[in-house]
Amino acid sequence: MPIFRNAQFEISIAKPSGLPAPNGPEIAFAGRSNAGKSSAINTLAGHVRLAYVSKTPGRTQLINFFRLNCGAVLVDLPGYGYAAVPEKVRRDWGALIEVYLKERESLIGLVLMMDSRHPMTELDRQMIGWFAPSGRPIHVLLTKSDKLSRGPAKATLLAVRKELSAYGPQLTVQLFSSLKKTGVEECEAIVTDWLGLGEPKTGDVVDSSATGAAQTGAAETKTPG
Ligand SMILES: Nc1nc2c(ncn2[C@@H]2O[C@H](COP(=O)(O)OP(=O)(O)O)[C@@H](O)[C@H]2O)c(=O)[nH]1
Ligand SMILES: [Mg+2]
Repeated sequence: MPIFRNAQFEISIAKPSGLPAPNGPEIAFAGRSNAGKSSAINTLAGHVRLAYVSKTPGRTQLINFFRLNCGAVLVDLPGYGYAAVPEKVRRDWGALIEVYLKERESLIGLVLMMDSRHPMTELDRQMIGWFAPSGRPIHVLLTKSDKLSRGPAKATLLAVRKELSAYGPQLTVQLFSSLKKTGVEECEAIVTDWLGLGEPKTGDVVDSSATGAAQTGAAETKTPG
């Protein structure tokens, strides 16, 4: 079953003090307001209205937790960079997200949504700066790629890939469109790999003890039946 299918809402929190006790590996989704984050989550989950798709960006300042079928947790971080958000809300957002990204030990990877027409803004770089030093992976989705034709889309992909490579090999990037449903499998494969749930490729030499160790945790959190 694809990794994000049948995600179930668990809890929303507004303050670092409200963070639930870690219970399973977490994958965070972040991005500027209007980057297409809610649409991407809904597309990946195969759900029309799991995450709210907004016409008034910047309203949600909550962290939403969704339980995945494999036992891992999808963490939907509040969108950032919306100009009309009051200064106090912006500061609270910064404090909440910085604490979460820097200190959450159960957070194993970050999926960062950027509008493919204007990627790598100042705030996107700030997010990367808060999380990349942990050495844990960041996967960038260049969203709304249907709005670019093939040449410019490819050029954007290469330019962002080059810029990300400065942070280390754990930063990856792809094109994504919720409208056309393109890029879904590529994203699923990356996150499945982060969770140690990937199928070994044919031809790989499999060390069964290592594979078993990598799959414990995420795979065993789910109660059968
Ligand atoms: N053309 C196109 N528009 C999209 C796509 N994804 C999102 N949008 C539009 O972009 C706007 C913001 O999307 P939303 O998912 O709410 O962004 P969020 O603020 O990051 O959660 C909405 O008007 C969406 O319909 C996409 O893949 N292609
Ligand atoms: Mg949204």
